[in-house]
Amino acid sequence: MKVTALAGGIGGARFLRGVKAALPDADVTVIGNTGDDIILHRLNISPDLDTVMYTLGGGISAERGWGREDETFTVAAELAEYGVGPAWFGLGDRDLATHLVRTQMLLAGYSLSDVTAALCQRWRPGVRLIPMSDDRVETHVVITDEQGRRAIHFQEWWLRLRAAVPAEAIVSVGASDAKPAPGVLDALAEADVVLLPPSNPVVSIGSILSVPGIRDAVRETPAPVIGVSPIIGGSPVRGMADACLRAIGVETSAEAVGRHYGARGKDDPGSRGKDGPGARGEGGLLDGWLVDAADAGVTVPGARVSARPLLMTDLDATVAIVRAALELAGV
Ligand code: GDP
Ligand code: FO1
Ligand code: CA
Repeated sequence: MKVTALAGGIGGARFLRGVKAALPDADVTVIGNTGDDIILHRLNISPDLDTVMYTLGGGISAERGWGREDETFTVAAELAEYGVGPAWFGLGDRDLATHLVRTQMLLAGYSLSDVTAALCQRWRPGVRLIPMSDDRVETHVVITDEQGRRAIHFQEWWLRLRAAVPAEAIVSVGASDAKPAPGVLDALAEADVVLLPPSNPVVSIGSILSVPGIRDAVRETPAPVIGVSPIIGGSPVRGMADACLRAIGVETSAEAVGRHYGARGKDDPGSRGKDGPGARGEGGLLDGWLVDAADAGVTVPGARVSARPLLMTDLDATVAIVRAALELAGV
């Protein structure tokens, strides 16, 4: 079976661990978010690609969920002694090697897809991990602070400000000129099932969908498209996804996020024009929406909705979530 998933960082990676365990023989392609990517100290850092690669490859810090296990921060401490920041970004010594390899290869002319494949030669994540685009796309956040109204990099808003300063807008800079990376559109067109893990709907899934061509490829794939809610009982479980949803005017609830993605409404064209993106003629993405048992009763017009426990507390719980998603897909 061919499975294609879009993925952000921690939520996406944990879900994918469940996909691999539930379907050990499946051919899994992961389209990774690169909107979080940042250049610091002239190094190309791809947090979400690395989180997926380390998690599935056995190198992730279990405690933090990002960066390497057994990490040290000697270089970061030395930089701080020089007064060189930013202090808000945890640059680990082991992780640094990944950024050095990525940067060297990009400078030598390789694409981010090539680099990701090369890094995965070491980590063997057991999936084909491809960036959403080889072109640079960066999520920026418009805020107003003592320096006035300005846009800052998403990582600065998320890590330095802990998303506590309201986002007036979230912008995918460079997306309109970006192309999907090689293999992205084919992976969506040729899949037996397309999964939207419980990743951040705005800065992870939304960022991937901002690359022209990807949203249409999800809409047009013959495969069933199933989303898993990252919101449980009105809360984002971990992280500050609610601050991102507020910025785009979507309530922090499983129903609002499901309706934000919207139904493809293949079986019921009449359902379009009532609710969700379909109502505005934009076209939705989902055939099925999996919500937590606490959110039973949620509806997304035009899509099948099923309610199951969605906390990824351990691998068994995550496998059960994946199985429920596959059941909803009918595969
Ligand atoms: P990030 O890039 O590291 O922020 O990770 P993702 O974008 O892939 O996923 C982050 C989202 O995962 C958070 O906004 C949470 O809403 C969601 N999440 C985290 N843990 C769980 C869980 O156990 N169950 C569900 N359903 N969602 C979760
Ligand atoms: N998350 C943090 O909360 N603090 C950090 O210092 C931090 C550093 C970092 C370094 C490399 C990496 O791959 C990920 C890192 N993350 C860190 C996680 C990540 O930047 C964000 O949590 C997500 O991108 C948010 O979506
Ligand atoms: Ca992320």
